[in-house]
Amino acid sequence: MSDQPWHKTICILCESNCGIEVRLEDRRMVRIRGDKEHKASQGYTCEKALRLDHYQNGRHRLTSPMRRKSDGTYEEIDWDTAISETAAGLKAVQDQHGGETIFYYGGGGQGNHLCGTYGAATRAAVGSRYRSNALAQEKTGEFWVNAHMGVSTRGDFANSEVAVFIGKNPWQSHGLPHARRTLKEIANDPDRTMIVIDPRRTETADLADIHLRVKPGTDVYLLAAMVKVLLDEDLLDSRFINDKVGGFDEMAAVLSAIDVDQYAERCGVDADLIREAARRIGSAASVATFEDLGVQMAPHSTLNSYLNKLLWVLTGNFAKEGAMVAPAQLVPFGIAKAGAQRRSPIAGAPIISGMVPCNVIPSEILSDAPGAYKAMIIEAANPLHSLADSPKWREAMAALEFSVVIDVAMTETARHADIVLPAASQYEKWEATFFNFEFPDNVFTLRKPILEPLPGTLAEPEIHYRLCRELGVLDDGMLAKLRAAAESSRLEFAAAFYELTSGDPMLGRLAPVILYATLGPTLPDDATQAAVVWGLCHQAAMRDPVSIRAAGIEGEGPMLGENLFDAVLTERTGVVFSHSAVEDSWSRVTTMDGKLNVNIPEMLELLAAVPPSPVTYTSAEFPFVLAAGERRSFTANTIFRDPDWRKKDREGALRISGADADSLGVEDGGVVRVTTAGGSLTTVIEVSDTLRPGHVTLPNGLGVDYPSEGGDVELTGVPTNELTSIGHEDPFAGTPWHKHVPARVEAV
Ligand SMILES: Nc1nc2c(c(=O)[nH]1)N[C@H]1C(S)=C(S)[C@@H](COP(=O)(O)OP(=O)(O)OC[C@H]3O[C@@H](n4cnc5c(=O)[nH]c(N)nc54)[C@H](O)[C@@H]3O)O[C@H]1N2
Ligand SMILES: Nc1nc2c(c(=O)[nH]1)N[C@H]1C(S)=C(S)[C@@H](COP(=O)(O)OP(=O)(O)OC[C@H]3O[C@@H](n4cnc5c(=O)[nH]c(N)nc54)[C@H](O)[C@@H]3O)O[C@H]1N2
Ligand code: SF4
Ligand SMILES: [Mo]
Repeated sequence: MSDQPWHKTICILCESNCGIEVRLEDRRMVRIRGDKEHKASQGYTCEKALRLDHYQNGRHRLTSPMRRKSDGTYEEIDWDTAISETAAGLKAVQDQHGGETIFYYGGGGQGNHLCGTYGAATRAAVGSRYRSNALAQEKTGEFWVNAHMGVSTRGDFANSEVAVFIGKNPWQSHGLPHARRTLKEIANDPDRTMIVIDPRRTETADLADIHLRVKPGTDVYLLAAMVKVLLDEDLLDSRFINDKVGGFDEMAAVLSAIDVDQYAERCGVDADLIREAARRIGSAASVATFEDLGVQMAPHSTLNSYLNKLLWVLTGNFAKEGAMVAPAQLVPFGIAKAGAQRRSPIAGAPIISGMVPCNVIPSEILSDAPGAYKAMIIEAANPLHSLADSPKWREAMAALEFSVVIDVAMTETARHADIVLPAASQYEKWEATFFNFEFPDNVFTLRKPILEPLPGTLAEPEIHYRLCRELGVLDDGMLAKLRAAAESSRLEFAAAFYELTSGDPMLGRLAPVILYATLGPTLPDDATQAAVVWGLCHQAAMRDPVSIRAAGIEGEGPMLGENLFDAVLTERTGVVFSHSAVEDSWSRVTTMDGKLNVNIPEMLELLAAVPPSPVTYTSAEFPFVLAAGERRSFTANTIFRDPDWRKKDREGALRISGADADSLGVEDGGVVRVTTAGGSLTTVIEVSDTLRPGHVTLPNGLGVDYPSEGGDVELTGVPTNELTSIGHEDPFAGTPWHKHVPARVEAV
C-alpha cells in the first residue's frame, strides 16, 4: 500500500474545493488526505472529503444511456442512438416552437464548471435563450444588489478585526479559506470580534463574541437597526463616504425614519446588544461580513443583502486589509449587469446574471401562453429534488415535449426525462471550478483525471461535441483548417481561431466544442477536455493583465494568455493566476463614477414599505417555522446518494427544542410527522438545545433514493422540497424562503 502513488485532485463537495491527495486501489479511493502543496487550501480539509469514494464508486453510477419507455420505465440504449434521439428530440421542438422554448438548467455543481461551458455550445446549436441554475434560488438577490451598488465582494476574514456572519454557519458550510482554522483564530484572539446573526446557536455562534439571536425571518429589522445606530452615533467613515460613496443622502433620508428600540423588539434582540454590535463594527480597523442562506432564503432576502452591504460601505470597509475586497476571477460572476432588465418570457420575472428565477420555471413550462418552455436540457443538477415544490416539478417535467438529463446517476430528475446520458465522474475527466475567491492571491485549479472513465460513460465535452455534430452546426472544412493550425503552433491556432470566429457570433458561442475538436487533440497529457480553458485564459488575460502579471505570469499580447494556460495545464496544485493589492478592488467597481452607490431606489422603496411588525407566516394550522435545508457535518447537497456516506445522523433528523419535543411527547430519536402547505412526511427527531421553541430544522440534500444491494430503491431522510411551495419567495428576485416554511409537527 505504502508504495502506491498519491494522486492530486480536489474535493468537489463545497465551494472551498480543497486540494486533496488520493490513493487508489483498483478504482476505489481508499485513502484521501489534504494536499499540503495546494496553493489555496494548503492541506486543509474537513471530514467530508474522506468519504468521496461514495460519490465515485456508489451503486448510483449509470453505465449506459437510458431511454424512457411509454410505461415510464427505462431501457438501456447505445450512445449513437442516444445522441441521435436527443438531437432529434431537441430539433423537433426547435422546429415546431422555436429554439427559445428549449430551457437549459444546471451546468455544474460545486466542483465541475467546465461541463456548463461546453453545454453553452449545445444551447447555441438549438437556439436556446433561457437558462438557470441553483444560484437563481439563493444568490441572485445579492447579485442584483451588487450590480446596482457596483461591486461583487468577498470578506478578507484572515485579517479582519471584526468578522460578521449573517445567516451563515461557516463551521459547517465553509466558504471561506480554511474556515474552521480561521474561525478559531478569530475566536481565540482577544483583539478580534466575531458577530453571528442566527436564530440557532450554531457551531459558529458558539465561537462568537456577540451572538445576535434574531427571531427567524426578522433580520431586516435587525440589520436596519444596526445601520441606524451607525448613523445616529456617527460611527460612519465620513471621509470615505464623501470621496467614495454615491447616494448617501437619499439612503440616509429613508433610514432616518427607523426607531432602533422598536426594531429591536421586532427582531427579538436586545437593543443594547444591537448597539454594542454596531459600535464594534463602527470602531474597528477592519470589518468583513458574509451573508448566506439564513437571510438569502428568508423573508426580505434581497433587502437583507442591501442592508448587509450598508454595514461595511458606510464604515469604509472596502478595498483595505481585513475588509471587503473584490478578487480578480478567471471567469467572473457574482454581479448582474445593470441596464435594461431582461425578463422571463411568460411571468416577466427579472433575469438576473442571465438566470431565470428558479421558482418561475415550472409555471413557464405549464403555461398555455406562447413562448412556454417545451423542452429541457438538464446537466449536473437535480432540480426536481433541489428546487422548491417537487410535486409541481414532476408535473412540469411530465408536460415537456422532450427532456434530457446529463448526470452520473439516475436522479429524481432523470427519472422524469426522455433520455438520460451518463457522464464520466469528476475524477474521470479534466474538470475545474470557477469558485475562485482567494485573496490577495487567487488560485485556479485544473484537475487531471485520476481514473479512466467508467465504461459506458462519456465526459460532457464529448457529449456536447457529438450533439453539436448531430445537430449539423459544425463545419468540417473549418474544423480541418483549425486543426491544421493547431498542429503547427498554438499562436498560429490563436490567429486562425480569431479570424474564423470573430465575425460570427454563432461560432463564438460554439467555440467550446470547436476548441475541443481542434485544439484539444494537440494538447499534451491527453488534455483534450481542457481545451475550453485555453479560451478562458485568453479572455482573462485581456480583461485583467495587471493582476495576472502581478501573479508572476509573463508575456506580451497573446503570450500572456498562452503562458497562463500553460501554467494551468501543467500545475496540479493550483496556479496563482492573479494577485491583487487591496486597492485594486476599486478597479473592479462598475459604476460610472467609480463610487459605491447606496441610492438604490428599489431597495429604498422596499425598506420604506417594511411593515411595522413582522409578517407572521405561521398560523394555528402551521405553528412552527421550519428551516428546510440546514448544512451539517454530513450533508453535501445531493452529490452523495449512498446514505452510508453519513458517519452520523444517517436519517438526517429534524432538530427540535426540548420544550417542543416535551409538549409533543416525543423523545430524542422518536418519529414525528411534518406537514406544510406543500406536503407531509415523517422523520426522526433530534432534541437540540441549539433551537428555540417554535423553530425546527431539517438537513439539505437528504431523501435521495439509492439502490440497495438487493437492487431495491431506498430513500433515506426527508426530501425537503416535497414540503416547500412555489409562491413562498422573495417578490423581488424570486428566491425561495426555504428557511422559513410554516409547518405542523405531530407525534406519530
Ligand atoms: N456541510 C455542507 N456544507 C455546504 C453545503 C452542504 O450541503 N453541506 N452546501 C454548500 C452550499 S450549496 C451553500 S449555498 C452553502 C450554504 O451555507 P449556509 O448558508 O451557511 O448554510 P445553512 O445551514 O443552509 O444556513 C445558514 C444558517 O442560517 C440560519 N438561519 C435560519 N433561519 C434564519 C433567519 O431567519 N435569519 C438568520 N440570520 N439566519 C437564519 C441557520 O440556522 C443556519 O445556521 O453551504 C455550502 N457548504
Ligand atoms: N429546501 C431546500 N432546497 C435547497 C437548498 C436548501 O437549503 N433547502 N439548498 C439549495 C442550494 S443552495 C443549492 S446550491 C442546490 C443544489 O442543488 P443542485 O444544483 O441540483 O445540485 P446538486 O445537489 O449539487 O446536484 C448536482 C448533480 O450533479 C450530478 N453530478 C455529479 N458529478 C457530475 C458530473 O461530473 N457530471 C454531471 N453531468 N453530473 C454530475 C449529481 O449526481 C447531482 O445529480 O440545492 C438547493 N435546494
Ligand atoms: S467539503 Fe468543502 S471544506 Fe470540506 S474538504 Fe471538501 S471542499 Fe474542503
Ligand atoms: Mo448553494
